[in-house]
Amino acid sequence: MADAFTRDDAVVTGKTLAEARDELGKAEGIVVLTGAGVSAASGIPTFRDAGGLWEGEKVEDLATPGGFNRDPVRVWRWYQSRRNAIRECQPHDAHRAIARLTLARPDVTVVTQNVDGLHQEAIRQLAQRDSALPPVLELHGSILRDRCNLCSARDDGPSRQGANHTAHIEDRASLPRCARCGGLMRPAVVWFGETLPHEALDTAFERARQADVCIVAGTSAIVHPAASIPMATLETGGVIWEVNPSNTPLSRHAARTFRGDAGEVLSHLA
Ligand code: BJW
Ligand code: ZN
Repeated sequence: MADAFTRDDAVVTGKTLAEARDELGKAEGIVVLTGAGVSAASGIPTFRDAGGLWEGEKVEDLATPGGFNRDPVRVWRWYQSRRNAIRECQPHDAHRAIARLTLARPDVTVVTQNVDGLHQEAIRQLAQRDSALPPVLELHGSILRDRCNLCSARDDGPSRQGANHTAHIEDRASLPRCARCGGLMRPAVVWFGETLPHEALDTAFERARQADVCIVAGTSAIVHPAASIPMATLETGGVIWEVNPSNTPLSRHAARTFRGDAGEVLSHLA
């Protein structure tokens, strides 16, 4: 495995990685904030990279409440195909490295913008149990669950494999309906203009303020409020480390920038 990643113009050598690993060992409080790049190696496309989910699509048609209200069949079909693909995917090196870290240390908090459930799956696989596992703070919900568009009643489904609505969608009549109020069900994700789950968001900011290090991996860091979380670490005297092959708005604030694949870098660090 490669032991060098570019750090801006310089190179992060095995020595630098060893230093970073030592620093991480001494840190009190670590937040790992993840985005779509962390699941890329599992075969799940990112949003904004070339060939990403939004290439050739209008975001407002697919990922806003207005888009859903205008054409719920189109939105459902798009999410259904992503959901079915995600069900076939497995956690990768980055998920496993983060799972190792969070299972080994109670002061590690995993905060994800991803809706694919792969952090939880990696933790479950590594721990080899279902109960009392460290939580993952899901900021943008889950594509594996549904909720009612009107009354917000949830349909969690029995498991990752057997959850909720998977049937083929023909037309409006075949869309899933809420058992409580009859409203249309929708994927339990957070669209633009919608508020994030308060508890997860508040906890993420609180942990970020307490953390010595916030590792930001695989996110373009342009969607807020998620992208503001690492700044809370910075403002309270901690540091940001970035793991991303590309530059982001957070790069200039990062004390360490690992320009590489999240799986490779995090496997070295964890
Ligand atoms: C690799 C890699 C490898 C590749 N290894 N890396 C402040 C300023 C401006 C705007 C706002 C603001 N505050 C709020 C807003 C509005 C808006 C917003 O942020 N807009 C900006 C985009 C302009 N935010 C919201 O509306 C949020 N709600 C909110 O703020 O509520 C309060 C409010 C209500 C009403 C009015 C006003 C305020 C909600 C945001 C919800 C985002 N939802 C989505 C869709 C989820 C459902 C779904 O899956 O379909 O979440 S959008 C999409 O973007 C998804 C992602 O979680 C999110 C972030 O994307 P991510 O993960 O960063 O992916 P990419 O593709 O962008 O980047 C991938 C990265 O990986 C790249 O950098 C690659 O280089 C890297 N990479 N391979 C490591 N192998
Ligand atoms: Zn309902």
